[in-house]
Amino acid sequence: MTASPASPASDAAASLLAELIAHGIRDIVIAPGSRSQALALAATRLARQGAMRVHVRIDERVAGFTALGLSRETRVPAAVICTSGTAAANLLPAAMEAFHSGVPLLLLTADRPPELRGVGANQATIQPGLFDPFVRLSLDAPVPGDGSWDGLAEKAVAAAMGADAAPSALPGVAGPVHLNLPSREPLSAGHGEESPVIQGSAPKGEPGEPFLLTRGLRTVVIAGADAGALAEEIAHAGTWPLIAEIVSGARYGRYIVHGYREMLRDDILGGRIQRAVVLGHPTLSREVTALLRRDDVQVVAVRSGGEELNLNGRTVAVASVTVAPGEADRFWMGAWMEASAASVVDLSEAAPDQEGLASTDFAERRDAVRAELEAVRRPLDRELLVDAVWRATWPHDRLMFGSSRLVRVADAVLGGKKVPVHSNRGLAGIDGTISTAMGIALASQAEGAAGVTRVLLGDLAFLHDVGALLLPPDEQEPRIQVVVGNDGGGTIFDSLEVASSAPREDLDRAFYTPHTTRLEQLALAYGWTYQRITTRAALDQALTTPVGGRQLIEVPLPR
Ligand code: TPP
Repeated sequence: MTASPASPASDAAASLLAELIAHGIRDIVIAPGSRSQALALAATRLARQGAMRVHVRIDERVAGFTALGLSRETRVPAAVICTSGTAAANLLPAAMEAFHSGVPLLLLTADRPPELRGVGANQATIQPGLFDPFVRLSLDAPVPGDGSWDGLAEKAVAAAMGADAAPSALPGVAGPVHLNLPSREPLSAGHGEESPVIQGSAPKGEPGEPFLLTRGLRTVVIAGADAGALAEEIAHAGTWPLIAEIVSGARYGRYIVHGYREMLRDDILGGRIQRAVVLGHPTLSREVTALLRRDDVQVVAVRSGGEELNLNGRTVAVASVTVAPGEADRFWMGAWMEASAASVVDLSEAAPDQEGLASTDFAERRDAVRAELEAVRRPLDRELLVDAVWRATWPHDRLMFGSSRLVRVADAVLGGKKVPVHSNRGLAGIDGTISTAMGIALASQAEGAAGVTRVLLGDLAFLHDVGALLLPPDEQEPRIQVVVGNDGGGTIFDSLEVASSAPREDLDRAFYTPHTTRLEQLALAYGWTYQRITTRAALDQALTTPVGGRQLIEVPLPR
């Protein structure tokens, strides 16, 4: 372990857990997540020291009920820890059951700091009071540093055991308690980046009249999840570079910027942006988030559904836009297009180059063919997987991305193509992905879409929603192909800043959460067809063979 500077979040988490132990808490159930890392790491550390027992469960609903079971048996509240967003909502059924049966239970939900609530920040929602009719006590703790968590544990345990009961509760009756625990980065001792404090509110454009996008400002158009085709139209109308997240459904047309992350970090391109026109909810890159936080950039957010976006505190929210006539800034556009062209990655690395193809020399051609064969036999990695899925998907198909690494890799490497893309990026939960795709399949296929609904997700997201595989016998059978990139756990957490300083065994247990589930047996048990695929050639074949019903494709990936 490297020496690490302190983090108020991890200090507060450590003392909260120590206090819980002092008040008799012995069992903690953890569901993995990044925002809750300080709590999870404090718990695993205490468990190693023998001060408490830690149990890890991937699905928060399961984690909640597991804690309920522990409390039921011991009549001492067990605590459950989860990350922010939809993760927290998955604790509701256990909270309700605990309330109605008088079982003590502590719900510890990690949260973003208050300044990131209600402004469209990633994975931030309204967590204080989330379980309110069903808890004996609900507290929204201060951000460590702004205030202290001292004394929270004592109050929480007392309320869970029935003392201090809320007016709605019978005194002396045990029940669930909710502690909402926000923190700012650094989330763990050692590393982290500070998120700026965001203040102020957005001036509103007049609803009804379109906001005029004048000429003369160096502009980019940004399309996040659920942005739709309007983003491409605006880029087209203004001759502006289009940064379209892969989940936007707007990654097509002449104005697409490939490899945009690098360009946004570049002083000459990203550094000189004066205006960003945003559609939908971008969440997939730190670079876009950083751009939307800048106060030297005029951010114009074209509102559709979803939460208002205002990361820099002065974003202009408008209902619609129109582009002023006039000269396009060809120099600005040209600079982006040049950088974009230079960044295009050729994923068929071993494919013969133009010269090789044109050559009449037999040996050279033979080598080229061999190299190509080599490429299709090459073991799959994330880039090849997302590329194969993207190539196999057409406008009559639907493509649903799970949240986690694959969608980010797809966003980073895939080129332009007009296909209908979906994702649950409103809160970026890993729950409900297959269920959502089942709905998309049923709806699109009822409307006559001839294609298939294809889902690309990680193994934990798959296991989180395995219940969605169940289809009662008389239900309409969708054509759905679920492609699981199985790297044996949540490898997205390998990139947490804290990964270089916390003990490997704790990180593996509470974040990566390894498993050896046999997906084949799950698929067969639920009546899905199953294929395990290890080469590009086999993957292309599987993805281009028409799908008749429910199909699971497992692609093993290296960690
Ligand atoms: N719980 C919910 C409901 N949503 C979340 N986003 C999280 C927890 C935190 N979380 C984000 S990514 C992730 C978790 C647990 C791991 C996902 O693992 P997997 O689906 O296997 O994808 P990989 O990281 O391997 O790409």
